[in-house]
Amino acid sequence: MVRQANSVLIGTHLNPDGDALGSALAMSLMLDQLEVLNEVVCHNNAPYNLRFLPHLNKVRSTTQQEHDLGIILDLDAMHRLGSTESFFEQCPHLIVVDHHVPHEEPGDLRIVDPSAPATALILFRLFRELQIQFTPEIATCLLTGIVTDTGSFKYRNTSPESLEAAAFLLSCGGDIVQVSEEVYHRKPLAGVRLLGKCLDHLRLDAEDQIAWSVLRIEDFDSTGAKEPHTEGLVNELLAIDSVKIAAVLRQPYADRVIRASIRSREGYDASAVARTFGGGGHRNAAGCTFEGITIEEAERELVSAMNSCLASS
Ligand SMILES: [Mn+2]
Repeated sequence: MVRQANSVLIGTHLNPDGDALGSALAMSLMLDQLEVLNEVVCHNNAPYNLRFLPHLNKVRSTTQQEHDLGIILDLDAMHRLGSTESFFEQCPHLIVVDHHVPHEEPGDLRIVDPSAPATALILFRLFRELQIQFTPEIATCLLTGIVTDTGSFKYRNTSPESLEAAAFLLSCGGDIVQVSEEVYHRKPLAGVRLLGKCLDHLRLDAEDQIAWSVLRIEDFDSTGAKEPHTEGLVNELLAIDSVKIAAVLRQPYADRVIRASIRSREGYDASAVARTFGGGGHRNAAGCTFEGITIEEAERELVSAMNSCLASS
């Protein structure tokens, strides 16, 4: 299917993370190797900490061309393509490679393994089967997906296979030091100032087992931070000893769209909280969006859902 395509459009979810962009770029570099014309589109620009990814300039927000094959990576529902959804609707064939628990099932060919810790690891398996040459660039892209989705091999989803894949990618010239350094140890000043606001606004409930923080437009304005700077903030709240479920609610712009990132410790289901509001994700890392209500209302509803989740665990 891939080798026969004249032109492939590669896509991933909005607010892309390391696995989304790492996988999309690895796929693009793989198609280059097979001499298959391809383009990569994404709704958003790359977040600050992923700007180091090789060939990131391949990622555009739009395309003028027609493609006979679409490949979408790391997402479980078409609407998560954001503004790029229509380009994929025009593709006569669609391949999905993903590791989320499916809720919609788009695509003619679905390579989906919810037990895989990262979409990048599924690609790694495919590329090996196809005998693709793992260049240092491809290796770094795939490593980025595996490292970020396993939290640097610290989350429960870290499998022997993911470590073996990482070892192999390292031997191919993948730069794990660069990945860790760029993703985790380099922060824009505005992001650190926003972390200050986030900790300032910390709230606790249920005997300190639930933690959350609310970031409003004025917090973004006064720090100069933007939506992508909220990445990872919720982990700082979950790191509190007593906390089982944590969330960061934010409204970066005046458009009434409120987003929540939710994280939970083992034994607690963050995705159940997100699903209450039409969101989703993984068991311990999920997110959802609120529209048409105030941030105070969203906060009340979210905290109540977190309390229910705690009580039912
Ligand atoms: Mn992923």
